Parts: sequence; C-alpha cells; structure tokens
Amino acid sequence: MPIRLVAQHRVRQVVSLDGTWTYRFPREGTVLAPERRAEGVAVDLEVPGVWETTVTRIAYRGQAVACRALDVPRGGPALLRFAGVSHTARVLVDGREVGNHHNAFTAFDCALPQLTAGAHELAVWISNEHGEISGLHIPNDYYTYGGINRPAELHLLADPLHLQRVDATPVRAGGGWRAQCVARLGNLGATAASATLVVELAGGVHRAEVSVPPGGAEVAFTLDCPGAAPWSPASPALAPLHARLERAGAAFDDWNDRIGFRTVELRGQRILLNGEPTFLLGFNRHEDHFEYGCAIPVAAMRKDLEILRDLGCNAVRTSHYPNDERFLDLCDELGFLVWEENHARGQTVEAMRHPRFREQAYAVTDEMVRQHRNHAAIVIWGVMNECGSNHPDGRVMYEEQFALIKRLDPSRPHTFASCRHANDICQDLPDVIAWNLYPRWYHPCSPQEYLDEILGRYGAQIGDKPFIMSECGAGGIPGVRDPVRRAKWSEDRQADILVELVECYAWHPRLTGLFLWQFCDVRVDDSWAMARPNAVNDKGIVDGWRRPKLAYPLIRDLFRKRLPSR
Ligand code: ADA
Repeated sequence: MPIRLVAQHRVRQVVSLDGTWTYRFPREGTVLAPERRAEGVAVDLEVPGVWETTVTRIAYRGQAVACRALDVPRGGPALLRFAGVSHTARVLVDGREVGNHHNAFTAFDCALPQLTAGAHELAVWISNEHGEISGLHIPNDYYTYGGINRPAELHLLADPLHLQRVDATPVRAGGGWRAQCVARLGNLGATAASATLVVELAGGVHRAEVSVPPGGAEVAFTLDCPGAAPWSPASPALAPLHARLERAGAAFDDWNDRIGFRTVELRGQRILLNGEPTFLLGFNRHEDHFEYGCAIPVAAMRKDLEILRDLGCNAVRTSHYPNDERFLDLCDELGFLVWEENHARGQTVEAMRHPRFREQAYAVTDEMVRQHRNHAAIVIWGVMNECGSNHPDGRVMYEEQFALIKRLDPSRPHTFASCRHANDICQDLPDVIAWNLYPRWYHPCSPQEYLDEILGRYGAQIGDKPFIMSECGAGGIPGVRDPVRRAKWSEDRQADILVELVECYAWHPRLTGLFLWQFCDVRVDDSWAMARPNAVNDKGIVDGWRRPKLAYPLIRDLFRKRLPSR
C-alpha cells in the first residue's frame, strides 16, 4: 500500500515495504539492543501494524526489532521512507544505523547515498516505552501502541539530485487563482548538481534551470493557475500538481500531489472559507480502532469518514496528533475541514519540564506543517491540547510553536484547546480561541449556564476572536441502558447530555465551531484504567468497532438541521 492515496511517483521507482516483517522481542524483560536481535523471540506481524493486535503482546510496553529482507533491484542513491513508527525508531541497514526518529505520528526519511544492488537486511529498533525517552508518549487517556504503524517505502533514485516536495499555497488573484510555490530539492551527492525543474498546476507551468549544492536547496516561484476551480466541502475539486526534474528533455525524477484552491481567513468572530462565514461542525477523532489499534487500514478510515458524513459533519479534529496522510487525502477528496493538531495532551507545566518535551513537541509541529501543508482540507493548525498555558514556562512553548507555524505557513490560522479558563495566560496568542468544556459530565450545570458564566467572567481575555467549542461530551458504555435516563454511563444519559450540548452550542451566536468529544471509543493507558470503565474512554458516538450508540440518530438529526447543505 503506498504511503499516500495520490500516485506520487511515475518516474521514480518506489518499492513498498508493507507486508510481513519478523519482529524480535526480548526473551525476558523489555530491553533488546538492535545488535542482539537474533537472540529475541520471533513473531511475524504485518506492516502497517502494531504488536498489541497479536495475542502475546497485547499489552507489551518495551523494545523490539522489526526485520525484513531488502532486495534492491539496482544500485545507487536511495531513500527509506517511514510514514510512522510508534514511537521511537532507529533504522539499520546491514547492521549500520542510517536514521532515527521520535514520535509515532509524523513521517521520516533515511538517506542512503550509495545503496548497492542485491540482498540487504533492514532492521528497525522500536520502543513504545514511557519515561525518559518520550515527553509526548506518556501514560494518557488514549493508548501508545508499538510497531511500524503506517506504510513504509524504498525509493530508488536515478540521481543524487531529487525532488523532496513542492509546496503550493493558493492565493486569490483578481477573479482567478495563483499558487505561491516552493520546490524543495535534495542532493545526496558530494558536488553541486543541475537540472531543469518543471512544475505544472492548473494550467500554469514553471520551468527553470536549477543548480543544487550537496544537501539541497529551495526554489520559490509564483504560478498563475488559469484552470483552477475552487475547493469547498460542497465541491472538493482537486487539481493535480506535477513536478519533475529533466536533463536533455528526459525526466529522471518526479513528485506529484493534488491542490485544492481555497482561502481561509478570519474576520472578527468568524472563520471565512472562500470569503464565506463557515461553522465547523464535527467530532474529535482519535486514530484508534479496537481491531487495528492506531494502524487503521484505508477501508476503515473511509468508513469513519462515511460515518462522519452520515452524521452531518463538515469537520474533524485530529485529536491529539497529526494523522495518517491517507486519512488527510480522503478528507481532501470528500470535502472535510480539518483541525490538525501536533502531539501533546494534558501536560501540566511540570510534565512540560520533561527533558525532551520542548524539543519533541516543537519537532512534531515542524514536521506536521512541513509534511501536510498542501492538504486543502486542513484549515487550522492546533498545538498542545490542555497543556500548561497557565504558567510562564508553558507560555514560552506556545509562543515558539505559534511563531514556527506562522513562519512555515502564514496561510492558515492557529489555535490550541484550553481547559484553564480563569488561569490561562496564553489567550492572546492563538488566532482562534478554543475551549474544552464538560458541563453535565464533569461540571454539574447546564451547557448554557456554564458557557455564559465562563464568558461573563473571562470573555474579555478572548476579545473579538473566532471562538470554537473544541470539546464537550459524555460517556456511554455500549449496551448499558437506564429506563429513567439518569444513570451516568448509560447510553440514555449520554444521549440526553449530547443533545443538550448540541442544541446549545451548535447555535450559540458567539461560537464558530463545535467538535463533540468524541467520534469513537478508545483504549486508554493502563494507568487510566481505574478512571475509565472497561479501560476505555467511552465518550464515542460509536464504539471502538464503530457500532452506533443511542445518541447517534439524535445527533445526526441536529447536525443535519444545523448544516442542511451537508
Ligand atoms: C479532555 C482531553 C481529552 C479527553 C477528555 C475526557 O478534555 O482533551 O483528551 O481526555 O478530556 O474524556 O475527559
């Protein structure tokens, strides 16, 4: 299965590394150095996949080494590309380390300037451990799985000079469209290399000679796009972007993507899509499934989006980390509006002082924006859900990540979901205000009273910015019923609370978006098991197998009333 649903390469030779790998686990304990992998217990497992789907490693937290043969049909420069390894990886070819990465939810490449033809061994040392290794993957209200959770590929390059990607930001120009583009070129050689760069998009063509020093270079240009049609949830038109490198008129490398022409702007309290005020209505979704863990196959992703569409949603929040790019491809195709978020959930300032948190959370934001910025569906970047925005040390980290986002992508607004209200000292930083509130569930008052009280007390802090209810919800254990609709965790009580929340917040004049918590039930970390019935956060409108709960048709009716055109 390719890493993307877009055919990214027609000229470059790409070999999928998906399929059966042999994982080696320590015979005892949780430690296995890559050089001692042969001593480990062998378990075959599919890539993409996580070891918690096996019978023997259903709750294993530790190290493993995933191995497979690498048959290289022709020698030369190459890249190994991993769309996600959960959560820390060291990649070895024939026992030599060629790259490493932290964090399950962003992609990374390992450059191989001189890969010889023939048989090699590929080994990936993987850890899903908690503790010093990760400031982001901590015991949490969702589960950190272990394994190569997203697809992997071997790219055989024809030349050390190659295309890394082309970013295209749509801009309105008079009655038509332009794209501000940046081509990113890599050079794995020891000397400068030159070629002709050709980029085609929606009737616009850019052709230029490029000379690229060892390492790489960026080339910025603007394209007029006379053939561009606007992208919107009602009509999600995507234009192919073709980029290639040529010498003597023959292409030796390429990179392809799809661009949706649309604008996102803020005016006063509203978010404008293509100049029109838009209400974002949808769910928070964890990338989690009782059958697959976080390694969800495309068919199941598509089903999730079908369910969200059936529920009348136009939006989804990728709580609390960047999503599989194939999910984002589907959102582009199906016209969903996405709040994509970096990886961090609920870390107080003490947790943010973990020696690696700052650098790791910054890196996820950096990788998320760089890797996903061509997706038309993404309309807001979010960072660090419910972290230490009540403390000056936390504020420094919000400031630096927001500055990074503006530097990498000034075309989209940014936000973070706060639960600090009275004590929040960061509400002046994001473009869009977002609060997580749980009236009826964690706070014994009505949705209206709770929001009015908070707005009355702290409304001045948020000024006139757009304001989204980023989370609210209630738990419901599948099958638990209560004829008098009182019992906490009954499906009946959940349905009543959700209806009350939506009736208030989906029509509240101060709000410009509502994301219910949450789309599906998710497995939680063992340390949360005593706080969550069945060790599951059960606030889903569907369970972990996607079976609808009692609230489903009621919320569908309300959502469809709120957004009849969806
Ligand atoms: C928070 C948090 C979510 C989830 C939720 C809940 O708002 O952002 O990740 O834990 O609470 O279910 O309590």
